[in-house]
Amino acid sequence: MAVLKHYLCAALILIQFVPDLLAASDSSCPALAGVPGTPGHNGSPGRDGRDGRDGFPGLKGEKGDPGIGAQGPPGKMGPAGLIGPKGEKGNSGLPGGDVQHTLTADVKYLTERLTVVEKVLGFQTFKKVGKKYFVSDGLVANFENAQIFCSDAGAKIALPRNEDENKVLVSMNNIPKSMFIGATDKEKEGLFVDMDNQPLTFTKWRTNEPNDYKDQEDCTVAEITGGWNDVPCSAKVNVVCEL
Ligand SMILES: [Ca+2]
Ligand SMILES: [Ca+2]
Repeated sequence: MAVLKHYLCAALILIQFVPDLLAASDSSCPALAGVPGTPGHNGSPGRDGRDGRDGFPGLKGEKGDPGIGAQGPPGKMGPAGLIGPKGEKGNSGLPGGDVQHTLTADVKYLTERLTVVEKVLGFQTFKKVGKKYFVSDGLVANFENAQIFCSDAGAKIALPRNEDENKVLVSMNNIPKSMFIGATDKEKEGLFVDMDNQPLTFTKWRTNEPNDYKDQEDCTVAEITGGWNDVPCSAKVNVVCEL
């Protein structure tokens, strides 16, 4: 190692001091190292290097997130399909408003008629004319009691509204031979009205009646002949009601 160092030293001295060696060849090595020189200036920049070759391709990147696009417009309507087979017959529909109303009215009418018939059956005698029933229990009374009797039975004093009803009514005559009808002129003399204070729509006055005999005749009876006569309300005659 020491030998190598010796040779290296000799080489350095030879490089640095060639001129001196040439002039003083008698110098012997080893000699003392010389004083270091001043640092040299920076050299000029080197030339650009050549372009490198393409490297190996990098690894495949990760899959990106799903994109968010706006919804597109609807597509065109498709062509019409084939006509299907005829359907089965439907069930019967429920009653319409008019039918329902009619049924309700019919039930109401029948209920009312049944109520009337039940009342009729409560009397000893009755006769039917049209939709009206004349009923009687053979009572003989004045007009006030006649009103009370018929009212308690849910009826009114008989009042024929046409010729047929008048005939049927008088056919129920008994002794005495006349019966009250629901017509008076108590409110206004000479103006006979029914029990609802309405003008009479049918009358069958006998000749010269009503005469308001002795200014005391404000009630009316139907006699066996069918003619009407005004009589005192206190008179006691047959009582016939109507339903
Ligand atoms: Ca009178
Ligand atoms: Ca009279």
